[in-house]
Amino acid sequence: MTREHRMRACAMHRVAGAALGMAAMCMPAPSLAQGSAPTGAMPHPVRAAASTARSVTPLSDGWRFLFGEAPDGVTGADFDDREWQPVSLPHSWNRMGNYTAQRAESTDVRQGTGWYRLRLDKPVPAKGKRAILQFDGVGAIADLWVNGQHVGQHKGAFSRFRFDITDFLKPGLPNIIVVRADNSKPEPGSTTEHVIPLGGDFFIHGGLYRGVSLIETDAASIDLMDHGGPGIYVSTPSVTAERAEVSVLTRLRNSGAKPRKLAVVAHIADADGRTVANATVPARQLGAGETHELTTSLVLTNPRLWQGRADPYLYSVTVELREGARVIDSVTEPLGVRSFAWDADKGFILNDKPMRLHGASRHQDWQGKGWALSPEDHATDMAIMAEMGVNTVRHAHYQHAQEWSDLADQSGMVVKAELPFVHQSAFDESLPAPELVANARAQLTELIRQNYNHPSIMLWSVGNEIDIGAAIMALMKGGKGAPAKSRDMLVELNALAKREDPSRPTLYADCCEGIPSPLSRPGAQVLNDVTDVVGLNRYFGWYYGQPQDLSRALDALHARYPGRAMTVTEYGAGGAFTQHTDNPLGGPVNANGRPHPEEFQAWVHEENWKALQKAPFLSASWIWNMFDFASTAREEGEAYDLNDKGLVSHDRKTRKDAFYFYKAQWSDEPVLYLTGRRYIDRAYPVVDVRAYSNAPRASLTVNGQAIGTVDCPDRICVWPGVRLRAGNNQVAASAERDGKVLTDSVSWTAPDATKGLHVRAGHLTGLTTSAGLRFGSDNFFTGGQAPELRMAGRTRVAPSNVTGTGDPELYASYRQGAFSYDLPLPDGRWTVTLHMFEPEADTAKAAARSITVLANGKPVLTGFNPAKAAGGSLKAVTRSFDLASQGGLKLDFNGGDSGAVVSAISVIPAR
Ligand code: GCB
Repeated sequence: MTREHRMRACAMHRVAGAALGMAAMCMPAPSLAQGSAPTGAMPHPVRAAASTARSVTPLSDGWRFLFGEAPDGVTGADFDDREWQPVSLPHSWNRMGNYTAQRAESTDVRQGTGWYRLRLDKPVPAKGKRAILQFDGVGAIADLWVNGQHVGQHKGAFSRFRFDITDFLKPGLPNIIVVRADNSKPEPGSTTEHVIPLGGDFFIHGGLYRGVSLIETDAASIDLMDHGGPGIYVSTPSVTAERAEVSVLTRLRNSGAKPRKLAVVAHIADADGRTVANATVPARQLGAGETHELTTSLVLTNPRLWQGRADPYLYSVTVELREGARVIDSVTEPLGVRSFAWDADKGFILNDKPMRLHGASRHQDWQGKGWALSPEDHATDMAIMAEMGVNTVRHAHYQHAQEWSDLADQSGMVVKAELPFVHQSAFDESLPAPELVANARAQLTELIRQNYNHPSIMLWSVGNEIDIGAAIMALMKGGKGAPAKSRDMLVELNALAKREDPSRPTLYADCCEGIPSPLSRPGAQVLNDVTDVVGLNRYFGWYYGQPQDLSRALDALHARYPGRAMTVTEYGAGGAFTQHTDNPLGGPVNANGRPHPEEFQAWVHEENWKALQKAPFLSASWIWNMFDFASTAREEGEAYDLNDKGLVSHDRKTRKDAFYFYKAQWSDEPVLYLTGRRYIDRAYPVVDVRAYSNAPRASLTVNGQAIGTVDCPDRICVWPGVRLRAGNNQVAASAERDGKVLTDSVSWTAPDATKGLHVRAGHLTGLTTSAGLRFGSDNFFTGGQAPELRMAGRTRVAPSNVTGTGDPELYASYRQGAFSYDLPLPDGRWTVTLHMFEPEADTAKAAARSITVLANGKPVLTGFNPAKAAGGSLKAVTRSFDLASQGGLKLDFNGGDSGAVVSAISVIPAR
C-alpha cells in the first residue's frame, strides 16, 4: 500500500467519521479510483472468461521429521531420511500441560531445531508459471532448502510467509524440500535473541504447526510476495445505511521476463453469490519484474451491514487479473460492511449504535495437540465462545490462524488482533536491539497485511505488558533494577500500525500503572498514552487487591487519560475443577501455586463483572482466559505446565462454574446451572446452594422436598443454609424463562450432621488429619481476617512449622481478630475443641494476647494466652469444653488489641 493511498484513506475517513460522530479514529481507505462502479445486482461480468488462475495444493502428508542437531548432509537431496518419523501437518513436537501435581511423562518441552523433509512429487511448473511455497505458521524461525540450496529464512512464529521456489526446482522427480524449524529459547546469543516475543506466559511451540501449500500461478499475478498478504486489500471508507463505498487496492507482480498487458476486474458478490457491484480497470502494461498497485472503488446501495453477532453478514470481493479474454489469476476475500468507533466516553460503537463488548482472550493450544490444531479444533473453540455469549475475542498474544479469523468474521465477533511484543524489549535494562525492533516491524507489517480484510478485526494491539519483565527483575534485585526502556519501540510500532492501516485504532495492554503491587514502579515509563485505546490487564482479587476495587481503579485511569477509549484487556483467576471451597472468603488464595478452588475463581469473576458494569465509559472487557493454556512457568491449582485461568479446560471437555456465570449474563439461551457440581463429597451437611440463571427466579428441591423459590438478582440464585441428609442427596433446581421450563440437578454426598463438624480456619480448602478427621474449608464465620501466610516454594505456610502436633498443616492457617462462628449444629450435647497457637515470634507481643471465647453467650475461655499455655510461640495448643446447643452454636472470639487466633474448630457429640 502506498503512502498516498493511506493518506487519502485517512482524509476520507475523517469526513465519514465526523458525519458519524467518531472523529477520534481513522476509517478505511481508497485512492486513485481508476474503476467505475455501477450499482445494484447484475449478472456476473467475467465468469464466461477462460481461466488459467492459480492452483493451490496442500502439502499435508509425506513429511519426515527429526528433532535435534543437523545430521551431516541433512539439507541435501540424496540424504537418507527413511529412519525419520513420518508425520503429517499440522505438526509440532511440543506437548505440555496436565492436570496432575507432577509433569506428565508425555510432556515434551524441547526447544531447539526440528527438521522436516518432503519429496515433492510435482513436475516443475510450465514455462511462464511460478511455484510458490506457502507456510501458514512455523515456530519460530524457519529456513528452507530446495534440492540442497538455501532458499530463505523467516523469523516469527505466527505469520504466514511464502518463498518463490521456481528457480530451485529441477526437472525429473522428486524435488526435495527441507525445512528447519527453530524454537530455541530466546536468550542472549541464541538464534531467537532478536525475534519477538522475548518473554511471555506461554510456550512457543516448534514445528510446521499450521499448513504448508504449493501455489502455482502465472508469472504475472496478484502479488503473493507482499509480506504474506493476500495481494488485495479491501476497505470501506464510508458506510451508511443507504450507501457504502468499497475500496479495493490490488497489488500486481510480474515475475516473468516479458511485459504484460493486464486488466483488473473487481466485483462484489452477496452471500448468495450474486454480483452486486463491479468495476474494471482497463488494461495497462506491467513491465518484466515490476510490481504495481491500483485501487478500484465500488459502491453498494442499501448495503446489508455486518452487525456483529446479531447479523454477521458477509459479502465477498473477487479481483480477477485478465489478459485479453483470459483470467490469469483471481483472489476472493471477505467483505463485511460496517462502521465502528472506540469512544472515550460512549464506549464502542458499531454502525452508529453503542454496543458494550464483553468477551475473552484465546490462546491457540489444546491438550495433546499443542499448537497443531485442525479446522475442527478452531470451530470447536469458536462454538464454545459463542455458546458463552461473548461478542468479542482477544487474540492472545499473537497472530492467530486464518481459519480462526474467518470463523470470527462469520460468527460476528469483534476481534482485537495482536502483535507478539510481550513482557520485555531486552534481556536486561538496555534499550531494545535494532535487530529486535526490525523483527517487530516485520511481524507487525505481516500481521496487518495478512489480516487486513477480516471485518471482525477492529483493533491492532501493538504490545502487552512490555515493561513487566524489567519490573520483575527489579523486584528480584530488591527494587534496585532500572525500569524498562521499551517506550520508544512501542511508539515506533504504533506509528507503523497507523501508517499500515489508518482505519483501525491501536491498543497497548498495560500491566501495572497504579496497581496496588510493587510492580507499579515509581519512575517507570508511561505507556498508556502511546496508543489510541488504553488496554488494562487488571487482576484485582487475584494477584492483588479485592475485586471490588477494580471500578475505582478504572475511574482513576479514565480521569487520567481523558479522550482515550478504555478497555480491560485482562482480568481473571485460576480455577481447578478438582479443588473446592465452601466459602471463597475463607482464606488468601495462592495465586502462583495451589490450591485454586473452582468456586473462588467464580467469585472473582462475579465480583469483577459487577465492578466492570459500573464503568459506563468502558468499551470492552476480555476475560483472561477462555481456555486453560500451556505455560511451563506454572505449577498451580491441580495442574502442571498450565495456566489454569481458563473458563474451560485445556481439553475443552470441562466448562468450569465461571463459564456458566457468564453464560447466564450474556447468552440469549435460557440458562439454569447449579454451581459446585464437581464438589460432590461435601465437607459440611449444611450448604449455601447457588445457581446461575437468566430466569427471574428459581426453585429448589432436595431429595424431592421443596426448599423454596428465590429471586436471582445479578443472575445469581442463592438458597442459604440448605440441610443435606447423611449420604447421597439429589439437589434439583427449576425455573422458567420465556415460557420455557429449565431444570438442573446435582448429586452430593454429605456427612452425618449428628456427628458434628470440623472447620479449618483461615483456609480456602479443607484437610484430613493424620487421625482421619475431615476438616472443611473455613466457613460459617463473620469478621476477623485470614492472614497472608509465608511462601515456601509454591505453597503458603504459617510463619514457621508449628510444633506440638501431628498435623502441622492444620496450623498453617488461622483466623484472627474479633470474629464469630455460627455453627449449624443440630440440637444436642457437644464437645468443642479449639486448635490454637501463638503466631507472633516476638515474646512481648505473644505475652500480650488474651483470648476470650463465648459459646451461645456464655464464656468458655477467658484471658487465654496460647503461648503461655503451650510453652512458647508456634506451638500447638487445644482447649475443649462440653456444651448443649439449641438452634445452632454461636462462638464469639475476642482478643483485645492483639485479637483472638484460632486454627481449627472441631465439634463432636459429647460422651
Ligand atoms: C498477564 C499476561 C498474560 C498472563 C496473565 C497471567 O498479565 O498478559 O500473558 O498469562 O497475566 O495469567 O498471569
